[in-house]
Amino acid sequence: MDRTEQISAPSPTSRSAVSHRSPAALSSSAAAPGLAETPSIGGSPSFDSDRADDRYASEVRSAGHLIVAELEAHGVQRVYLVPGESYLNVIDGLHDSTVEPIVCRQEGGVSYMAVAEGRMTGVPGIAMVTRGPGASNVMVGVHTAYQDATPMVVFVGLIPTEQRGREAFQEFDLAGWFSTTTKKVLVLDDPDKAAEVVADAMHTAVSGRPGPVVVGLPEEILVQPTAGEVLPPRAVGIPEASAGAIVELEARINAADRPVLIVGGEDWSPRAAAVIAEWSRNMGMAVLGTFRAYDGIDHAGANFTGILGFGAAPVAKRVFDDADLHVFLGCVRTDIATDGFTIGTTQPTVVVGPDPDAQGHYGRLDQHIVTTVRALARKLHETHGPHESPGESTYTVGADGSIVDPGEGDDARRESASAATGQPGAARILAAEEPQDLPEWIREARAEFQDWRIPRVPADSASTSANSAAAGSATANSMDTGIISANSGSDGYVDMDEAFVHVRELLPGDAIITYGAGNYAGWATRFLPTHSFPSALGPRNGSMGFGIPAAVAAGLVHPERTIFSIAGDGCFLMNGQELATAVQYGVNLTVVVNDNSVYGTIRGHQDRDYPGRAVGTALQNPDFAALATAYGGLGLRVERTEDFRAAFAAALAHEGLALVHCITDPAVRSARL
Ligand SMILES: Cc1ncc(C[n+]2csc(CCOP(=O)(O)OP(=O)(O)O)c2C)c(N)n1
Ligand SMILES: [Mg+2]
Repeated sequence: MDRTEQISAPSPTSRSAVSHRSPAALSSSAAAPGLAETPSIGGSPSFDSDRADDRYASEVRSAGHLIVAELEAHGVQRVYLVPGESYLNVIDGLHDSTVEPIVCRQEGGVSYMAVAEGRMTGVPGIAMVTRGPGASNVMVGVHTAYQDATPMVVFVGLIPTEQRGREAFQEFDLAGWFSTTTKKVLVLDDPDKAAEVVADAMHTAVSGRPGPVVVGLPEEILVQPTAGEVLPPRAVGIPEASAGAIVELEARINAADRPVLIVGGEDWSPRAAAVIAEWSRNMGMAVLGTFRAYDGIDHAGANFTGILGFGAAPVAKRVFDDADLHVFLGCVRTDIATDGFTIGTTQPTVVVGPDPDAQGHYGRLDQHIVTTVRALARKLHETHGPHESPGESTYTVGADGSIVDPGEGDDARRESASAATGQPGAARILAAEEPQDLPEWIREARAEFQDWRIPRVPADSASTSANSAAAGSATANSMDTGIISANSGSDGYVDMDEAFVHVRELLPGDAIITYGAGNYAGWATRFLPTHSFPSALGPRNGSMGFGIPAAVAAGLVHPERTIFSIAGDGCFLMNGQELATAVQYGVNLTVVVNDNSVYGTIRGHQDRDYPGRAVGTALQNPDFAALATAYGGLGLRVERTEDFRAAFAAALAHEGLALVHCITDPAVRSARL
């Protein structure tokens, strides 16, 4: 399929905008309003106009060096890599480049860091890996980027072309491996096309539904000289909602008794979030976040009533299921949101998002507005004013293809995030905003949701006094299985519910929270509200091992913010080696390991489906605190709940890597209900 041509398919009732992109149309910002803007968010490429001529001047260099120069022109600030002899010339190009190489310890870590970078900045995260073995290891992040709709470009060194088909050393089938889980697979077979291939990959990764692109680099092509020029980045068409589409959308909302806005994706800025939040309140809508993509909108909003997916609050599921209109913004109706297609599957539905295919959407679709979150916010601002402008892209490409306007970039984001800084205790901000003229059903749902976000602490707890709305309920509901397990008699272990009372109090409100997959992540989702994008990084495809690499990338992209990673004992050891990367690059990072000595989530499934026959799920763990110390960080072991607060405070205060190793009860699957 020609991926530069995408035409939306309006539903019969839709008056949605038509997106038509072609290279010609994209070459001029005047060609069509709103099209000369990439959807990238965050990342503030430093484009120096004085250097522009040099940058685009033609000179003879190797194809490998031209690739690096082209990445510079796209505002790429860093690449994550494990080196290989197959793409040595590209690595050599990094020697004199503004692009910083982040040397990782395994390509799984490379790939997850690139996913996290792409998610935070909107500029595709760049991974560089070698042929067969490196390509195998990088796959986990490619799958994650594909399922999570995250922009990413993976460069893979290949064997010399003349050796193809002979089962040469580390030979593999690039397209065979990656074509079903990427937007595009490209191979650079001509040194003169080095810049073109990079520009194509970067454009494809961010256009429409974002995702991963893989670029194969045959070894001998990279060293060949080329007079190829650095090309300006391709602008990306941003489809605009028509005025009629907004009228239709608001008419649908006004006609509904219980309209619900479900938000997701990455295309958020503080101002867009503020506009959408205000609009949703004015329209009398409840707001829900989607699984691991809930940090677009401020949870302090009076109509924010929960997060869908594994571990969802009962009230969130009820709001979703009882709705008589679903408006999905930046996301679609998935199996995870619907509890496996069992709740909220039949409502009249509007989808608002950049993907004309609405890939992954289940069920009815009554209106489809093909636009981005921020473009919708701008449209609502125009329609309703007078609000503060939701802002332009941070990664704007001018008529000549240059990056011209940092706009609302990291500075604005930081400003917004730092509004919460210095107010320790993310939870305190939660109550900041009072409900205003909202329907009764939303106010009730909001109150129930806020109560659900308070950890239930045993009445006789020695470690906490406040914040325990309900004393030690004896049961806990597994966040993805519905399994019931005892959760009150955890003597001799750290009680994570109580631990999170302290995390809530001590963690700055602007922290970036990362995790991988496992029930342990539910404590963070439930108890840590977020206030400004990006604040939570987790794999929507449930891929273990994401949390530590994501934290490293978060610390590199946002060194001014506190980075907090919660890890299961299983999850941690999938890519925990990237703590070495964190230390090597001076990342400030606080890790809490919930060590229950079991792949607890799967053990929960076994207990339900094969009672009394647990097998293949027990773990004998290393001393994680000692491990952190060995990596050059601070490691603290905590065996009693009452010791957690001091350890966590010390970890937060520590410059660099700090890890709190919590010994927890293997029988506890999740927080108390
Ligand atoms: C890469 C990968 N491998 C396997 C799984 C299946 N899986 C899901 S959760 C889980 C256990 C996680 O264990 P841990 O990190 O200790 O967290 P806990 O469940 O104990 O809270 C496993 C093995 C997965 N989701 N991803
Ligand atoms: Mg575990």
